[in-house]
Amino acid sequence: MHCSLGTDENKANNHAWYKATCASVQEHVLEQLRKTQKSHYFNDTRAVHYFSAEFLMGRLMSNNLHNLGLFEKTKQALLELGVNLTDIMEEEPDMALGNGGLGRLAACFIDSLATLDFPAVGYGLHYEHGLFRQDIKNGAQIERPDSWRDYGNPWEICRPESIQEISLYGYVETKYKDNGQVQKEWHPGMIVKGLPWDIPVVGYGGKTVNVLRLWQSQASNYFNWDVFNAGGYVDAQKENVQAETISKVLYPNDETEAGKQLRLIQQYFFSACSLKDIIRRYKRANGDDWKYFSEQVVIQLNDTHPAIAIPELMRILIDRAELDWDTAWDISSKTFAYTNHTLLPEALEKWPARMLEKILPRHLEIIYEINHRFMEKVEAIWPGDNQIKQKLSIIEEGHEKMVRMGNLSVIGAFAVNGVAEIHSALVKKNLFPEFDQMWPEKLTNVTNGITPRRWLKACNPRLSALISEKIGDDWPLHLENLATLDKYADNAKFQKQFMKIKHENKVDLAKDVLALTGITINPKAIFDVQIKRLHEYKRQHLNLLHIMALYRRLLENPNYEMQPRVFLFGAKAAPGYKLAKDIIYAINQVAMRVNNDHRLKDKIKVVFLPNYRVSLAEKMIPAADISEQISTAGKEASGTGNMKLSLNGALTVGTLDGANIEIAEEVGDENIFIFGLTVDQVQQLNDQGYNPYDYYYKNKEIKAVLDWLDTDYFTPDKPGALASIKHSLLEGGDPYKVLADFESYSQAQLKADKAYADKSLWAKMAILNTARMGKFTSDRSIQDYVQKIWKLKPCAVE
Ligand code: GPV
Repeated sequence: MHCSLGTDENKANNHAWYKATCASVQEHVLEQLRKTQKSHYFNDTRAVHYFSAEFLMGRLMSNNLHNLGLFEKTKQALLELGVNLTDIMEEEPDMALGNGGLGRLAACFIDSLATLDFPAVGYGLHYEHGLFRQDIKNGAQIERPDSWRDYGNPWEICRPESIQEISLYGYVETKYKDNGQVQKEWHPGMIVKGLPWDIPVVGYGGKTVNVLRLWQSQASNYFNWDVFNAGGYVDAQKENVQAETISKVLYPNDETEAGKQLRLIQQYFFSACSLKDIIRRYKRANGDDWKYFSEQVVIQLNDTHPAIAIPELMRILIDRAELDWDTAWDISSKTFAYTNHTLLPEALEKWPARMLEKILPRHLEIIYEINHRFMEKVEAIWPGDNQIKQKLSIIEEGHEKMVRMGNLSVIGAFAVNGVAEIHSALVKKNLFPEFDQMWPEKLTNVTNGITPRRWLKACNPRLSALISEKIGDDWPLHLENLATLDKYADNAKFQKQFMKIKHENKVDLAKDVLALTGITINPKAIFDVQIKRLHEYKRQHLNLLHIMALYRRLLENPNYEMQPRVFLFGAKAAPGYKLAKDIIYAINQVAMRVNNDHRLKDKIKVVFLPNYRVSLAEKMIPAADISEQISTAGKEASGTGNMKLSLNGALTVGTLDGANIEIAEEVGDENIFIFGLTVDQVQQLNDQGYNPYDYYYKNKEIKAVLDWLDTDYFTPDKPGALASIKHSLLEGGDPYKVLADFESYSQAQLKADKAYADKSLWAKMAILNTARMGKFTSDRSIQDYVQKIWKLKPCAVE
């Protein structure tokens, strides 16, 4: 505090203590960072470069302290100074540079890479504003800007010595070399500077410290007046985005593509800066010889967002290094690997060819050439089959010509993976079957995982202590050791200890809920948690309809038997997603009614916690009894919240979708509440023609709750304010089969209710969930990537 803040402890507030503690911790971090970089340099190691438009890091203090092994010491030291570590940790703003699962996965992966001593760099964007802050006003979501760096970020290091410049716009000149060969030269219209900020990524054990390098855009003085004066570019210039706006704000759309220019520029900006950075480092060790590039460098594309890196590397190799096409393609296609995170058609990125032509004219040429050569391959395999060509082409011909980034990624990568067994199977079977036929080895699976350091050790200290007492303290590195807890599942004393911890965590959360919402909840009730982005396919409205059904049952029969239950929600809706916002509004309006209806005698409470984010997840997950994982089968690629909740002893009510299937395999069918249509049954229903009205007329409860939405019961003075939800489920065709799954969901909830009534049975099931989550450590995911795709060797750090 004295040396880095110039503040005296007598006048220091919590924020000053937070900053001072960061400064002290950062000294340890930076020393290990230096040693790590030295070791990687002298060992000349192959490294993975994880390209991701999102890294949802959350807070770093607690994680860094735990990973350095300094948590208890720091807590004690601060206590001696009269300061509470828990309080000052609350001063840290979340680094919310991501939307949801995809961004948080990237954060868990770089934690595991450092923990396992693999040389790795995360590359992304240094957004000035991360995901919007969510306020709830009169039940509705209001978005406010997230200003996470307003008081500085003590963890990040600015690296002006590594600034890169990238080009945009302009035109391509065709020239001829002395030997008659064509040489292309891109005359850009605009140059943008990329300033890197490094966030140290501390591995567990405090040995390896890798970096997350995030690019901030800055204006350069360069403006190409030749291009401007060449004519025809006035319009283009009008639409030029100012350089600084490129890294201003994270797009808040989870899994839907807006098709916005700025988004494409963001993607190119960080991909091109990162590639230049990688090449600079490669050349320092290998000179101008490209022979070893793909031996030293592997680039993982986190979805198609950075896929423009493929033509960018080709451009550098051909136009700059002057390699021939085949040599360049050989290098490039041995460098990139691609992870697919969704099958939803609206989430598969496509860019208008005309937009690419304007912003990246040379890249569009290269994409056409990649496609041309690929089409020759297709012709050789399926001679004369134009339908297959249309389907596999990178270019979608239609009203407007579009560039399909998914096809480009599969063609340009040496490996393609889905994120859970069922998802990868569907990628092969439905999304890319012909690609799978062409390259039977290319498509594979790596099931997602989560870091047990943040998602158990740091967020649930009580349970962590109990586990360590029973099985030793190496489980954060060897999560499979949790299986040893199996033998305590029937032990009455252990059950009591386990459930006492759950209760204490619920008491803590109840305090937070009261402070945040003014709602009092009973820690003895079942805490039923659904936390994830708001999406129709994730079906928060199925949960809501079931809550309304329970409400009706209680009104009709005051003696209706059920365990008291608190339904907790956390979810942000994309600002432009109307129905998602309507569902948030509906949850809040139902909550208002239910929570104030004394006839219910507190049997049901409904809580929507505003501004769901990583740090809030860390408070909710340890307190959850039930984990809602209720997506329509086939729609959730994996899910990762499902793993976090189960690891902390919550029981899943879920469909056979994504990683739920693998969770069920691990915990056993008797320790999970599975319901609903399977992927095949959803398919069948679609084939035979799904009519939601059948369920509306057949099932009285469904009809009653849907009709209830049409009244003003939940929205006094605003009749019909919730009608859009009913409308989407009836006239809208219920695309996510909410009504078809309602009955089965309701049954599963009944089973969960009955199980909770049996304290010992529930405790056993909860313990077995924790005990059997070993598979889902992100360390295992990373080992899978290393063996199947990256082929890395660990590099020890002193
Ligand atoms: I594509 N996912 C996401 O969070 N954002 C996206 O833009 C896309 C996918 C999610 C999937 O929905 C989850 O099922 C999955 O667990 C997660 O990515 C990580 O793979």
